[in-house]
Amino acid sequence: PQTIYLSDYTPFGWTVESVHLTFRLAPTATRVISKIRFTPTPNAPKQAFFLHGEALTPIRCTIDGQQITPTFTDTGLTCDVPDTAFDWEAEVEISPATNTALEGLYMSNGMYCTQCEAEGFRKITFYPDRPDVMATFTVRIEGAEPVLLSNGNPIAQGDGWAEWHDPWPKPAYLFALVAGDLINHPDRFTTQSGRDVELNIWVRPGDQDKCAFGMEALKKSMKWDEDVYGREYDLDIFNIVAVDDFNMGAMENKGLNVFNSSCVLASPDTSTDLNFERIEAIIAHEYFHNWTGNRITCRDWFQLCLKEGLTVYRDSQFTADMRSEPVKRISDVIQLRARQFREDNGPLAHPVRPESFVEINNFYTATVYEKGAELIGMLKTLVGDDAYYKALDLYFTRHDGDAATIEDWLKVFEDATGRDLTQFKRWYSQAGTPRLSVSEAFTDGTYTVTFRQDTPPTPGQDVKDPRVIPIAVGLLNPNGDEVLPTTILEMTEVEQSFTFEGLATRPVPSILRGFSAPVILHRDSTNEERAFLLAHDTDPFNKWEAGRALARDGLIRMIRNGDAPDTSYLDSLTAVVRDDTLDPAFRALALGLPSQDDLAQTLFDMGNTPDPQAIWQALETLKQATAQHMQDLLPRIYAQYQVDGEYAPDAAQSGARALANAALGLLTRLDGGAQAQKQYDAADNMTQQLAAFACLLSAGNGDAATADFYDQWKHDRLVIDKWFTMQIVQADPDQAAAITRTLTAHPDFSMKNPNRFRATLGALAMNPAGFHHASGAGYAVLADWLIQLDPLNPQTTARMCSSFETWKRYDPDRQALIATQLDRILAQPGLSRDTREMVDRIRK
Ligand code: DPP
Ligand code: ZN
Repeated sequence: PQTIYLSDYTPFGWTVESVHLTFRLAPTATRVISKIRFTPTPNAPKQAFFLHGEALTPIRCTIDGQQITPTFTDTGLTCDVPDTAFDWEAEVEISPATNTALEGLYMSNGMYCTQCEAEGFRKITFYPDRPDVMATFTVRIEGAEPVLLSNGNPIAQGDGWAEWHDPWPKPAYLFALVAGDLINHPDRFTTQSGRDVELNIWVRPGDQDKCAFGMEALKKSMKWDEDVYGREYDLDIFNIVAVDDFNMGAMENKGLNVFNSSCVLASPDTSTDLNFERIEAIIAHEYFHNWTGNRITCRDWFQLCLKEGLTVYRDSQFTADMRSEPVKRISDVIQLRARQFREDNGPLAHPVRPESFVEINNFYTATVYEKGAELIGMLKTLVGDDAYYKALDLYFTRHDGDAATIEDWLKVFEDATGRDLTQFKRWYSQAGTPRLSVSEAFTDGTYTVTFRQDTPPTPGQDVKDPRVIPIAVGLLNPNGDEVLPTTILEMTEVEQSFTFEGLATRPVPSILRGFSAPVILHRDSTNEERAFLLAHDTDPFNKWEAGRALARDGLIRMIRNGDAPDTSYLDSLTAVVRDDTLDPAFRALALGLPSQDDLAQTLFDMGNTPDPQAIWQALETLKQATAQHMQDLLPRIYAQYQVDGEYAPDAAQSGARALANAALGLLTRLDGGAQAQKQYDAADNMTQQLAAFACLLSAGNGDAATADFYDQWKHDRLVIDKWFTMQIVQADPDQAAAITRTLTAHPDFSMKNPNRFRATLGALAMNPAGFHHASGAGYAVLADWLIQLDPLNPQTTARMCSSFETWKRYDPDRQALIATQLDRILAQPGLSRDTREMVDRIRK
């Protein structure tokens, strides 16, 4: 397979003036007729005329009405073309019903739908399928389905056909078509300049009572983007469609967003509080792409972070505004560490803007998305809020209608602020998570803090240059009063000191407030100081972080030295949980512990070989000790934070439920699940039911609930996904692989539905002690199924290979077991390019 390089970028030699597509839908023989007007682009580099095309059966091709015979290859066609403008016409046949890769035009439960990002349009017809070729599309759909949708505005329709026109030039990856027996949940929105927009969420019959929440989220997003970024919607209609079989979360096609049904359908009975929050965020994310992604798109796929990092940043701002800013920040950092730091510290590490790839689908990663968003946050911190919005205004005016680059993006900030961002750009080009170590001195009222940055080598990048790091710092005096409010230190050197004068006493520093940069902070700190910050820090993130550091330190000592749980940590934690002036959601987060994966990486960084079983055991012991330590408090907290009255998925109610359910998890360790059974029996929403179900499973008391849950929900695919997942995540590590294998034999298991596959095989990796079981059974069951899925759905297979990415941390026996599985995958005949690239990179 061919490697594509950023440095090889060449503009396409032609401009596409307009595209007319006709679809004659039929499950295994859809005809696609394309009429495209090409004009040579003046001064473009000389090149042969090439159109992408894969898995297409060509019927005919003409240029200016004359039949031609192109040269076809696996990836497209070439042919001779006139020197002047010409009309291209082609007819091809495709088979949506047998398209299990879910890329291009495919069928899901009898409905036609498309997924074209990144390179799916070439499976629909011959086209210059690259994001810098932007054109206006007119689409005619002929089919018996009652609902026929495409991008833009509807222009005409009749019995068995509909026509759509999208006035906004767009790349082919934003093309979409949906046809099916669908029901809409309609609404309207009036934009700030008075445009009346028709809104619809389209779903399969039976799902229409799960649309109201998504619709509210859409309207809130539209309003928020006007208020905060001055961005208004630009068509007369905005459609969202829920699709059951979908590789990603959702897709921002112009005017026709297509969603994985798990990311849009919501009801209190079937969705948890976390589901509601995630759905709100994803609806916002896809809507925000209308400006950051669609109106301004990417020149090439190396620039993916241009739209994704910025749009993730925007959706996190939205969630912070709708809910709680500190809770959102803490949750985002937990995710960043769990997914992006893990990636950045392993064989799949790559820059936020990669410089080469084999398969672009493998670069829709936590690094491009989540670290990409952190870079936007750092830029905003460095230039300040006013300059940030000024730069964004300039970005929107200067680049509207463009296929832009990271250079364009940074230039806007340089022009708007007068800053030189040359050094900041290293964040886009250098992979790896910087380690930031801290040393301190205090003499004669002057406090000096010295930072040093080091980034370990990553694949292909041995040496790293220092980056600019915004370090948010506050200082507290020993009474717990803040003597220096949050101040941004701008670090640019490998090693750099900052001084603070006129202090009466040695201060306690609160460093990296709000997690102001995606780095790993190393600071020799005492547990007294951490407990002090947990009690007194005015920065909610660092208050939480102090508790997390205490917990991590205690766990590491339990694992390395066989220490008992740290009672001073338990005292500090109890004080936080007891403090009713603190947000319940914050207290629930404080009760969370570092993940098994986080502890494994920490141990590895300290020069230890992590033992997954010992890590799991230490967490169990600490949870048990916490439950005992808080045994008087837990019943009070559990009772006090029960929510009465009508269910609402808002921040207040979900925070209360999160705290009560965290208490229930600990109570279960004391009562064997008696309270959890009561909650399970009485639950009238999924948050309460699922939390109780998890407790019963973890207590080894889940058989009755497992049967009951299935019986109650067997008609609902999204709830049954939770049923699959929960049994594996909560399994005893000795049983996890066997339970996974048993569940893959369940009649409701399906390889063809990515949600169900992830709910099962993806869940195993969420039980690390089970997945990394010394027997190798976890590795074997995952590899067996990846091998089976690859011929059907390479994209989802390749993504899930990342379960193996941490293998080099482990002992030689486990490494050998994993290597055997990786080699077995690589030896499969006809292995997809997607999976081969991933496993090759991991195996190195
Ligand atoms: N649909 C995916 C997202 O919104 C890819 N663009 O991130
Ligand atoms: Zn996105």
